[in-house]
Amino acid sequence: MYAEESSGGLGMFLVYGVFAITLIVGVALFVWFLKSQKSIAEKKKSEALPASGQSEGENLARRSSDRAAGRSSDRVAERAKVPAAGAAVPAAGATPKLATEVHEQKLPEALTKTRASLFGRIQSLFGARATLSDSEREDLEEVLYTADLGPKTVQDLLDHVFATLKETGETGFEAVRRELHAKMTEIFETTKSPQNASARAELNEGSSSSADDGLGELRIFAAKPAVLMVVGVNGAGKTTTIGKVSSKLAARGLKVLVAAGDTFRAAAGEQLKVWTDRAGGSQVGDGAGLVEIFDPANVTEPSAVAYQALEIAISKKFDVVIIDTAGRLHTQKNLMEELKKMKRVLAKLDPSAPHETLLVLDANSGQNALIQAKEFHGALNVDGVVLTKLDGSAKGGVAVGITNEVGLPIKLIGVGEKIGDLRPFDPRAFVDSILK
Ligand SMILES: Nc1nc2c(ncn2[C@@H]2O[C@H](COP(=O)(O)OP(=O)(O)O)[C@@H](O)[C@H]2O)c(=O)[nH]1
Ligand SMILES: [Mg+2]
Repeated sequence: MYAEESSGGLGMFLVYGVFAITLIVGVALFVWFLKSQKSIAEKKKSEALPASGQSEGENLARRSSDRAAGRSSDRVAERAKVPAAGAAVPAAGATPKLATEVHEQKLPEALTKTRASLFGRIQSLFGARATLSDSEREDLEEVLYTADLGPKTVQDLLDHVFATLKETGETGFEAVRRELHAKMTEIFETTKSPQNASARAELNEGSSSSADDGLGELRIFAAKPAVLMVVGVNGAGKTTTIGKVSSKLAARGLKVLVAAGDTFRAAAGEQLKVWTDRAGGSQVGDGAGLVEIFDPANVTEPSAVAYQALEIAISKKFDVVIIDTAGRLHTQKNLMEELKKMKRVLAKLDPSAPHETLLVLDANSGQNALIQAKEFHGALNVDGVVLTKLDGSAKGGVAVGITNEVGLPIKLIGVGEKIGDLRPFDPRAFVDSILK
């Protein structure tokens, strides 16, 4: 009886035990299932919106691992997948940062320091005085000489100002300001490119947009494919500018192939990829980008990259090929020779290519920008200048020198690191911003 009772109790105990274990395992499985569903949903969401809440560094890492897995080596790259328009630009090799700022710099804001170095200093030279003594005239010369305009341009400006003031009998600050303004505007107006409206219309033939995105100044709309070659020293902002231009072209609905011709710089292709992804991603629609990158792993010669890119662009009917180039070789002479060779091989495929050669200059480099303009223009006969980093630079006055001394039009200006921070150059607005 006792034995019967105890075996009955054991039986009940076993039944309850098994029931309890089943319950615990069941609950655990259910919780695990819920968690895994949530993480799948989150993964999908983050793939669709990598720019929000995910750093470009993580994007880069993800793309690198994609590449390591062999998904994107040696290719006319896959369509841009990562929409991140408005994000900050990573420096080559640096950890890219994510822009939180939506607000875009206005020109007067970007030129605050240049304005202080010109207008501000001239103003304080006059102070409360109505007129300048001879020695103070020398001070005015000094202000201009140290504002990175270049010696020839300073002389041209002063000749004009003093000659006019002599004629009108004026001596005050306002007259000096007005005549500097007039002469600078004249310098820009006489070097404006294209020279006239009909030439501009011709260059824009085939352009599907009348929006003033600044690209109207470039000779890249009449030819299909048109070749845009971008040159300049390391760090000037070539790759960044290419990203910005690509994005504007994509916004016009044009198909762009970017050739990673800076084969000497480690990570140049990777940096370009980040940019072209952004540019393509800024093209809304079905998510497929209009910007592709040609970055062959097995081609190390810049000219060969350029040549092959143009071949592909012709056969695949791209609208524009943009060629990124090296900014530094063992010697400056080597670099110029390499770039000249690039032009020659492009002309083998299309005698009219490159249709536009843009020189990218960093406004912060001041007088060096003038020297670079002379060197590059002398060797390559460039069509115009993109003056970058005007935001925060005190040396924006160099724009006047480049135009006056080298005869090159400033076609576009960079006023920040975001993809939208490339503007048409408006001489009047520029002069207003630094002298008012
Ligand atoms: N503030 C500012 N930075 C710029 C501008 N353009 C380029 N940069 C920065 O300049 C650095 C060099 O640019 P990059 O395009 O790599 O120069 P590259 O060597 O000529 O290709 C990067 O850190 C860019 O973010 C600009 O207009 N404004
Ligand atoms: Mg570069």
